[in-house]
Amino acid sequence: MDDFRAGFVALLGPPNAGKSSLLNTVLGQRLAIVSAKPQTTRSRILGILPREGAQILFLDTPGRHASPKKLNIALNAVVEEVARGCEVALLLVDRAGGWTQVHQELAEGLAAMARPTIIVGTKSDLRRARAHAWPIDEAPGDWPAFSVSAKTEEGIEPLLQAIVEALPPSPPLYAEDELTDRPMRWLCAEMIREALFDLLDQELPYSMAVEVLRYDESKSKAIRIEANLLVERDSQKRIVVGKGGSMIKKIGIRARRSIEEWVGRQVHLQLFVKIDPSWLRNDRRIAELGYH
Ligand SMILES: Nc1nc2c(ncn2[C@@H]2O[C@H](COP(=O)(O)OP(=O)(O)OP(=O)(O)O)[C@@H](O)[C@H]2O)c(=O)[nH]1
Ligand SMILES: [Mg+2]
Repeated sequence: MDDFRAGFVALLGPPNAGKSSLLNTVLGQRLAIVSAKPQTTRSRILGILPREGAQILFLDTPGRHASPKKLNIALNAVVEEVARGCEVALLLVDRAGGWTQVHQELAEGLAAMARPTIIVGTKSDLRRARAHAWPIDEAPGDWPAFSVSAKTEEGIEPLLQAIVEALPPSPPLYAEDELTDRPMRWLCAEMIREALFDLLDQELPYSMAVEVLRYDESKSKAIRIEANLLVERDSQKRIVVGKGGSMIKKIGIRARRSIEEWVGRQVHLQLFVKIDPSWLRNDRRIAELGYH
């Protein structure tokens, strides 16, 4: 046990960099929700990866974003806290998009904290990625850089080896069979939120939250789940419900399938659309909904 290594590894980067996709790929399991829209992740998500002689504790974070909105301020605070608390930072750069102002700010913060940092170029499978120079010119040259694809798994294994080498000696910090510290209730809320991102247009998913009211596995047959979909206004409620309830039905089916795949059991899912005009402006409510 003497040479065992363990520690927290932060996944940092702007929205849509591929942080959650990378987390899911290294874990070999879907833990964090992913969408083509930026700013999908709203929480710190712990994903535990056991390795030979090591335990890597990945922390997925919301994409860092400059916006005066209360939710974004709360999300940037999560990014800051995770960057401060980690042993190793991964700074993700979408290779098709390149280095941005957000990368520069994060890199300066990490350098000031003297945090060991690895630059990770993501989405290497994309043709657009290969059109850009690698390694990235603007990235600090003294940090190691790895190019990966969460889709094809290219480059993942060398990256994991470099992470383990950068971790401090430590006994395992979590039980061997644990995957995350998030409760099942929260994972369900996230899978419902993923269905919202998949099925609703444009801006609507950003002003919505999911609140699981009931998670009951005491019945032998199906797990019963009830959840509120919070919207800000009546006009949004009408869109989420859809004509004759068609949209809410689609959302329910999509989310139920994801949850069933996760738990390996039949699920009975009931969704309600509720108008809560203040959730996006209320710090306590944002925290209560688990976005921290
Ligand atoms: N082709 C390709 N697409 C990828 C890869 N990794 C991520 N994507 C896509 O990029 C988009 C964003 O991925 P996410 O993993 O949600 O990105 P994120 O950094 O977690 O985004 P936020 O949570 O919004 O900050 C999704 O459409 C993914 O399918 C990859 O390796 N290859
Ligand atoms: Mg994400």
